[in-house]
Amino acid sequence: VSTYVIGDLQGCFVTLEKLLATIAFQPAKDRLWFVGDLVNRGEGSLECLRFVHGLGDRATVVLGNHDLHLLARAEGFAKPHRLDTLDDILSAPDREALLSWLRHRPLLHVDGACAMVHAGLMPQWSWAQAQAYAREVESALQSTDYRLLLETMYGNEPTQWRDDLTGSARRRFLINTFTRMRTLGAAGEHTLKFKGELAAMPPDQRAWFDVPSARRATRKIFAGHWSALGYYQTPSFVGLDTGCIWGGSLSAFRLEDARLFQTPSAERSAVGTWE
Ligand SMILES: [Mn+2]
Repeated sequence: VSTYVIGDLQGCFVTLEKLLATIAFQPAKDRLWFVGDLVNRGEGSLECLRFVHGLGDRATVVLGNHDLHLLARAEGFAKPHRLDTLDDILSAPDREALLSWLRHRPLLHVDGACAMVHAGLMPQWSWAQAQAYAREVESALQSTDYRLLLETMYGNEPTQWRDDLTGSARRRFLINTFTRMRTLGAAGEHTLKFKGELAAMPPDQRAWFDVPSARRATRKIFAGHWSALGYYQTPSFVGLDTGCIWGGSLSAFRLEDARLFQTPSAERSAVGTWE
């Protein structure tokens, strides 16, 4: 049995099939973890969603910002972005089954010495706090009031974490942390603008995973979301978004022996810059 952590799909189903052939994926035995952003920008978003849904308990998924955007689009809360490729899903006969399944995925997955999140975790959070905060958002997303969460999740404020944040401001900060964060400012605040390569990072910002954290020594965190970072590894962090939809590659990291597999993108690249 092997477990592969796979980077951001964003609808790159052709490349996913090639990657699964490369790793000789055995559906009856192997497990696949996905770092989120299964959909959007690529032409195979519906195929990706159906495939991962169809894996049942052999797949572990954490939600990304594009997955949440799909849920918000389905409720009419988000305007279509000019690069969105979600119409196939929104008009699919099985859309309700797919969207309900997606809405019940977690924001953070913890398993032994490994954890997976789409974007990141605040450095000052303990593991217990990170897990409790993820559960808060997951509970809201899985409740009958989930539309309120989707309606109020957009925005970059507040930028500073405080445990006494409440309501939609609290949920928005948590969602921005788990699904959008890349860098933190000098006071530990969310920045949410910079998407570039590390070498181009403004001098007053730091990659969230480079900010010292008491959590670091205890678990390795797998994440996606930062395609300009490319494959990136530290003793406590593995970044797996290698920009498949932007003409990069799709990456899979095998947990059992820490081996990396990469398949060059076989997609028609999305128009735009790496994000
Ligand atoms: Mn993302």
